[in-house]
Amino acid sequence: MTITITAFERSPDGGKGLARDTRVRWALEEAGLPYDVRLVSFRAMKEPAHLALHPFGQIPTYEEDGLVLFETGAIVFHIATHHGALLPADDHARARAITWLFAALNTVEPPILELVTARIFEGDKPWARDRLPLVEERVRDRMKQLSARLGDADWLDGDFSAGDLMMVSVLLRLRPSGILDEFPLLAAYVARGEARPAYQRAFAAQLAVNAP
Ligand code: GTB
Repeated sequence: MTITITAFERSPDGGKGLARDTRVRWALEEAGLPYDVRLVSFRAMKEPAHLALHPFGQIPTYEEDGLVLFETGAIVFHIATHHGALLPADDHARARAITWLFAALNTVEPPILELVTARIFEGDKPWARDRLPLVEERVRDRMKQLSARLGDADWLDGDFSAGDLMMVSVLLRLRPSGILDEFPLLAAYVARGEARPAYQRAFAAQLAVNAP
């Protein structure tokens, strides 16, 4: 069995690990699965060969024994369910971990992506100064709720799970704004995720490709 994922030929973040191949690399490292990486340029992503793997012309993709997947949520879920990693055995605990995986992608990531868009892609628009504080407040509201739920626990629900892997990955995208550090419990949670040996290996692997 060979697993192949795709990643940016050169990530615009210069190796900060913020592109979404990092979360897939992390899940594979947690599961102890070897994998190959095919690097693709922005142009190649929009060409037919890559569009056959990913209808939206993006990275990452995942190939294994004739199976082709896209969407990091589906990929991490597949790794967790088919390779016996990152999800608890108990039915209820497993369902709750999956709930956190969805919450990371559907409830926490959208306002963070809105903030990234407002700061980076719309920062020069005449209305940006009015809009940015509104977007930041929406992110802070979500962080207050998440921080209240996490409290001083290490992970969101018992042992580290696919839900934590995705939540930490999503929160990392908030760090450049400074807002993550306004929430010490969440900043410590992210640091715990980053300290995991599997994350360290995933980060180093993407850095080896993207370091300036
Ligand atoms: N919902 C999809 C998933 O979760 O898999 C989203 C995939 C996605 O957004 N892929 C991005 C992509 O391929 C790369 S990760 N973009 C190219 C395109 O759409 O043409 C997003 C990303 C890009 C760059 C940084 N960065 O430089 O910091 C961080 C994250």
